[in-house]
Amino acid sequence: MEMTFAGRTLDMSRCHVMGILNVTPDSFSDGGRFNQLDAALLRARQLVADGAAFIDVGGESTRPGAATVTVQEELDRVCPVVEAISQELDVVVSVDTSTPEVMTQSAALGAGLINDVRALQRDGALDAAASSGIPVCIMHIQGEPQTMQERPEYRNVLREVGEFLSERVRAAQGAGVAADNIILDPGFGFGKNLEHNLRLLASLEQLQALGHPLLVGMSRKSMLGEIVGRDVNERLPASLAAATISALKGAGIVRVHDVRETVDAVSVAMAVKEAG
Ligand code: 7PM
Repeated sequence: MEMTFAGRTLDMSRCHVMGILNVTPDSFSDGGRFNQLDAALLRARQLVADGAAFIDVGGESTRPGAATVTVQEELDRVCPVVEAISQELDVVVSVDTSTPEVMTQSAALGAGLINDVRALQRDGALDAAASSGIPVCIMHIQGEPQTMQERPEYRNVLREVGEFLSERVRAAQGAGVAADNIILDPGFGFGKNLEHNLRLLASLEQLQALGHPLLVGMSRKSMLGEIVGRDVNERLPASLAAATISALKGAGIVRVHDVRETVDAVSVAMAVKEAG
């Protein structure tokens, strides 16, 4: 149940908190590379002080309708941040990317995890992930980020997500990724309606049966907004409930915006789990 991320070993039978760090221009809009790096580092230090075990650095917005980013632009945004955090902070740097060049360069600069919402389906991604030698998170997605929420449909969402993830695990292992370097993610909100998302969360234990640690990301997502009827910035309590449920159901990592609050919620869930 242990996994090593660029020299840091974690017990994945416990639940760890991953803080989200966006390095898209819309998140630090006032320009300048130095200011962006500076702002990202300040945020990273806060996430670590709040108890994050991982920081997920992302330079490409997967929001439907978001502008596409060139490889060079993504490299320029992500690499300096990955390098600076890896050098300064005691945390696993995760790189949220589908781009092989970003995977390779980030791993060389100290990243400990590749988090690909496209499940290593881009040309060259399987080989880049395998060559990096670091763990990978393979996420389920139906369709493409731009259009995935238009009309998500499944005959049996749990079975189809399980089959997709199993196929991508086989592909990753075929390319040379070690089985014990693979994390799986059902991909909440990625080509799924509320009913699909709830069925997946209710059945998280069955995805554990695939034999890999699970990462889940529901923080502030619209599935929670639909349940509680609140705008994105009013979804902290709903996000904490989702993280708590995930931790109780055995998730190894919860990916969130609000690290400090989530660490407390997950601590309670883990204490209860251990008493049971
Ligand atoms: C627009 C759409 C903006 C989606 C932001 C998002 C996940 C992830 C994201 C996840 C893993 C968000 C998402 N979500 N990586 N990256 N799992 N592994 O709401 O659920 O943060 S981006």
